[in-house]
Amino acid sequence: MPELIVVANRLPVEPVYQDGDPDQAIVGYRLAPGGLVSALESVLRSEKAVWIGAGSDALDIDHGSLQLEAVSVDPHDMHDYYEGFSNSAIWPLYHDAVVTPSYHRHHFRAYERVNRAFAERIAEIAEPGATVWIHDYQLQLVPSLLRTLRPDLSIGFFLHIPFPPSALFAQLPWRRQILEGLLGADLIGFHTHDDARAFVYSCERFLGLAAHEGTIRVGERRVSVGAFPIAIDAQGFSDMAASPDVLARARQLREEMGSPETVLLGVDRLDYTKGIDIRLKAFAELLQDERLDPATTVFVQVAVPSRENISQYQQIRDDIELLVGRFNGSLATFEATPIHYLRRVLEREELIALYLAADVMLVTPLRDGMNLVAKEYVACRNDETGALVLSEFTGAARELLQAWLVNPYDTSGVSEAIVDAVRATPEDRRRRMTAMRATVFDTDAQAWARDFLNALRTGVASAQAAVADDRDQAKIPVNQLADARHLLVCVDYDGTISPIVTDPDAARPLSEAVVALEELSRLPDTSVAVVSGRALDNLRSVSGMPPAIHLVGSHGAEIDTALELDPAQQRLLEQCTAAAEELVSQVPGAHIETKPGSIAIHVRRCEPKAGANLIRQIVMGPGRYPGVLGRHGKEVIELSVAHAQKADAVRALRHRFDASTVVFIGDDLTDESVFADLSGQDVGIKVGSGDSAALWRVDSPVDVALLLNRLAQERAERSRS
Ligand code: ADQ
Repeated sequence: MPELIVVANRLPVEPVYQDGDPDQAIVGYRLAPGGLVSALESVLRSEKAVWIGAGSDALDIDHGSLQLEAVSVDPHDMHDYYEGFSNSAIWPLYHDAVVTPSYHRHHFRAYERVNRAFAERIAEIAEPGATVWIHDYQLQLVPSLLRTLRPDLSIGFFLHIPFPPSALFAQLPWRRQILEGLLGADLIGFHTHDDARAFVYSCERFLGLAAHEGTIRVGERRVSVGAFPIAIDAQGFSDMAASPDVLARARQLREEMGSPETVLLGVDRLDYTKGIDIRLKAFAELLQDERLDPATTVFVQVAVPSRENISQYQQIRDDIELLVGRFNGSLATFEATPIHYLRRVLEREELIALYLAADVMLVTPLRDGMNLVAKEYVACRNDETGALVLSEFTGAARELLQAWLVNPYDTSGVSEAIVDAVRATPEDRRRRMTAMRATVFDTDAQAWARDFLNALRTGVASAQAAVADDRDQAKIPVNQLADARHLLVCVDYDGTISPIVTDPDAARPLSEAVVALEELSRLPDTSVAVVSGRALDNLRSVSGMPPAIHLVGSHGAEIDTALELDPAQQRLLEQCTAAAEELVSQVPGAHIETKPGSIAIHVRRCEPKAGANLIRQIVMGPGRYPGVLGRHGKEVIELSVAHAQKADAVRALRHRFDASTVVFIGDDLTDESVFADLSGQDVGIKVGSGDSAALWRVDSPVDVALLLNRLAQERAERSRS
């Protein structure tokens, strides 16, 4: 195995003080087990690695299979590179420019010099053919500088923060240099597909490069681009959260707070991107409006001081401390202080005890690459209690779909979500937490590191790294839909506006999607329908859609009213059901769903081989009865005696409303009949991966909700003007 070199701005060390007293002199350094070090643990067990970061020779330490190597940087350059270009230009720009980035030539020159020093140091020590994994926004020029010096190396780059949309990235005076710098890598990883796509677009737009299916052609080379969402050591957090000492400390913390009924918690670096001020304002508003009781509710905000030499960081610290003082000043009593503000680093045990003490976790960044705090909170809630309010502008919101997702720019929306989360029934909280825990435990930090390194070393981006093609979300012609004379909006249900869950009766639509559909239905010349394979009755009860939204069940056989079969169809359906019941009874996990004009045989809970075999037997058996139509879905086959297709229903609705334009969004095979039937100004949007006749694509139900929202807003604006 070729040697591994990890490169990051910082070395993973912490100072050792004389007599262990932080007020005494530093006598040496020891390895500090941060997230990246633990992610690399299993890799380090099987191979030797070198970690390169800025610092002095004093930091060169050998730690078992990990050797640390410091790159020495001139102190003046260090300031202009780190506080300057990295944190006053790139950091704000990449976080949606939530504060204005400042661009200075001398900062960029220092950034170049420091990146060059890194590249030279790597080139000096790397063995032939070594694998080099470069981390984060401070080192974006290193890949190409290093490639020039050492073309034999395999170079990977991972960006821990978002990549901005090309319209924003356009601001950067050195945008070409940054893109070209990154493209020196063989593999560039991001947290989300959106970030990866944004990068690909900028390469197309500013460098004129051609990209296809996650690779960018750069001369003779191909650079892979992919999404590798970072994970945490969920089991490690969970184990610590189960320890009696931590549990006791969590109880003690609540007592020390005066045993309030509800504890809300925020944990962040003190950064203007984290939206700490937003949640403080939302919380204070709820107390002022008496929707939460200051006598029984406590909000704890822990903030780690960060980048304190930069003026915007001093500013956000002052702003937050002013808000805390002001709100406590007006809301506190001698018995109760509603906001507890702790500006400090906490030991891991103490942090976990706080996670356990908190009923509701508030994670409200304006923008965040991933946000590990959200995942850590979920991993610690072993008893499946607790609630998470999560900004939709975090990478974590792409995975933790069952959180109370909020738009952090909308203070009243955040307040509403906090109240909902505080008042949610224990069953609702448990249902959401169970699903989120399954996601967080599905993978771990070590698998994340292994996946990235495997993709880099094999030259094949792993399955989850497949990225945008041309049919991207950003290019969906929302304008065209907003302008349509009469717009018909049709959405599938499961997997489109409602995330897929194991129990079909537990599938609920995302509230953002429902709100957007309802808004659309209220606009003039706009009709809205949910078109599902479910029986109409069942769709009505699980979706809880307001009456203005039309419901189409049984793949189009039931439009707003229940289907009635003629006697021959009724008999045929009974024969099919009897034959299918016989086959299903022999396969554990399989079950039959009966609908007015069909039966669906579900194999999602079967052992995969047995499930596939059962579907074959159904196709060869009752599926062949004359007059029966078999329809394949995801781990389900449906036998229908009423031969409607979703396309028929959409055609009928188009006719009924005299619609000029149809937008149809769906994720299932059965939606393909509609996509194939669209024409003219119509827009078909496929949710998720896989072949499709749809011209456009989004990743997940959250994207569908965001898109519907955008459409509702743009169409509302048009109808007002
Ligand atoms: P950060 O911006 O630092 O990370 P985040 O992902 O939330 O944000 O990680 C913060 C870490 O610091 C968490 O592990 C948390 O437990 C810890 N922490 C926070 N407050 C603490 C306190 N008071 N005491 C002790 N520990 C504390 C960047 C990107 C993120 C991305 C990560 C990883 O900005 O979007 O998720 O990198 O790629």
